[in-house]
Amino acid sequence: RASSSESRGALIVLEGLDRSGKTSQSSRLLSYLEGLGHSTELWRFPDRSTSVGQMISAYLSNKSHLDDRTIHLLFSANRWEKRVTVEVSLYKNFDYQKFQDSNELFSRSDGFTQISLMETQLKNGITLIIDRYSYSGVAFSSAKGLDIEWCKAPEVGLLAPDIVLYLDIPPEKAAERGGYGGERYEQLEFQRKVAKCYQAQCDSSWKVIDACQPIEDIEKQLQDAVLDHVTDVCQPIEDIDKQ
Ligand code: FDM
Repeated sequence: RASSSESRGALIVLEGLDRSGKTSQSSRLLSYLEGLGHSTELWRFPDRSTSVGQMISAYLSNKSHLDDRTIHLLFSANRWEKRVTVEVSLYKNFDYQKFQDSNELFSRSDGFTQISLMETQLKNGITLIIDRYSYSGVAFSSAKGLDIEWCKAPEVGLLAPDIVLYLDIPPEKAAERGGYGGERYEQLEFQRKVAKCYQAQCDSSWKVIDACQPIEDIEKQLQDAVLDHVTDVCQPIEDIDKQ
């Protein structure tokens, strides 16, 4: 991919077990970055608004039952459909001129134009905070016993985050927090396995934050962690690659 020396938005991912506080901390981080004047959007996976997302939602609420590999690939497809979209009209602030000559746009044989949606957002200077990403995909599916390399394969080629913020909480503590909502994976025994599968993916590039601290302390640590990553981001956007 052609790299640009122009500054771009940052790709910030929040990960952690169910009830680790990701969702409320993502919103707080959004307000903080907006307050600093950064154009920022909050996305989450699964994105239940798409047709793939609705299949995932039905599965999670036990309304449908799918094979482990099938649901794994649907979660991944749900990320791919935000990585690359084929409907120009879906993209509201699209600056066609700016991207016409770049490889973020592909003309297809069926006449539609394909856009690297996520990449375009970042190159338009929009920072994306993402509540769950590929690491959830790999952690939850490998916790069921699927081979971790098999789980990682469909994630290759999605955009790699600039920073992964992991909200670390013992599964027992998470279970105590106001109870789980009753979705398929919200069970202590399974969450223990998921925690191990997160650990298997965690490397030095992750920022691990103790999610048992008071909410404001976590919020402050997340702010400090992202600050360096959102100002003058010039490094090229990378893909997730095979490790
Ligand atoms: N989940 C989430 C997966 O199993 N794979 C994935 O790729 C993603 C993104 O879906 F239990 C699981 C994690 C969680 C459930 O997530 C729904 P939310 O954050 O509660 O919507």
